[in-house]
Amino acid sequence: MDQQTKNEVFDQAKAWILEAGERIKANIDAPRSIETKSNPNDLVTEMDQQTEQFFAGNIKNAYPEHYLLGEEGFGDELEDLGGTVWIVDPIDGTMNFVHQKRNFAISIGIYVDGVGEIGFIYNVMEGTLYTAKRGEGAWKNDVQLPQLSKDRPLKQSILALNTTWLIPENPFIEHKGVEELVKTLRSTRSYGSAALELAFVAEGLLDGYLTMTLMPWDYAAGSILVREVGGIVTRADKEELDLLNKTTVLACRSNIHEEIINDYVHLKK
Ligand code: 2AM
Ligand code: CA
Ligand code: CA
Ligand code: CA
Repeated sequence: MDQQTKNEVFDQAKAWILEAGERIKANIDAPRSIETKSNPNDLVTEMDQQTEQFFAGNIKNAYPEHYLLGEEGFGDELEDLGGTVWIVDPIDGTMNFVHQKRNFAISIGIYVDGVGEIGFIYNVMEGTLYTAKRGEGAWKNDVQLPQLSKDRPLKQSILALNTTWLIPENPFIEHKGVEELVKTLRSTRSYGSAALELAFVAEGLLDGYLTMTLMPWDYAAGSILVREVGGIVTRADKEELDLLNKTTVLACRSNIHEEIINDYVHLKK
């Protein structure tokens, strides 16, 4: 993608995100039909579906040669990431959307042949738009985000963790290591939106985010943002992320990445 196309696609995607955000905001107090997906706590609403359809229609219209990978199934069935792929989560943090009416985001990562070129995370109710272009830095509204600290030690770090897999019987990670990690850290947080948690890492509000079960649309944009400010984003076993399947993710400041993985993250087989 040449620079001019990249800028045009960026401007178009930004306009669509702001428009989609306005629709969600305008309907935030409307009666909601809530369905469940894989389990009784896995929620989806008509706003999730309508928002993804809004992007699907617009992308097909303006860029018929681009692909869409979206959570709610209005995109393409992809077997690889060749070409230009919009990876869209129309509402990240649906449970927050339903229960709290805040703390959710629209997340869009635009990838060219598997490389993240453009990222957007829109904290809809707060009106905060995080953006990034690969090699050009990351922004919060019109303020550029500074590079992350490479000095602050783990014991002064705040890590976002999902409490569900902190219970000893969780199928993903050995409990003993997590317990030691939590004791070592300054503190933990859980916001319930992977996209926002990654945006907060990029902003330096969190020192890292460790999670066991993310889908590509949860981190497609956030990983671009975090890398643009010098953070590291990998699977929790240090391997490269797999953008087509469910995966573990560790996104954090560069000087604590190895330490967290080597000393504390013991994944169950
Ligand atoms: P969602 O709201 O778009 O479903 C909550 O801790 C975070 O995990 C949210 O970003 C949420 O995204 C995501 N999430 C919820 N259920 C998930 C699932 N079954 N697989 C992957 N990610 C999930
Ligand atoms: Ca969901
Ligand atoms: Ca999500
Ligand atoms: Ca979602």
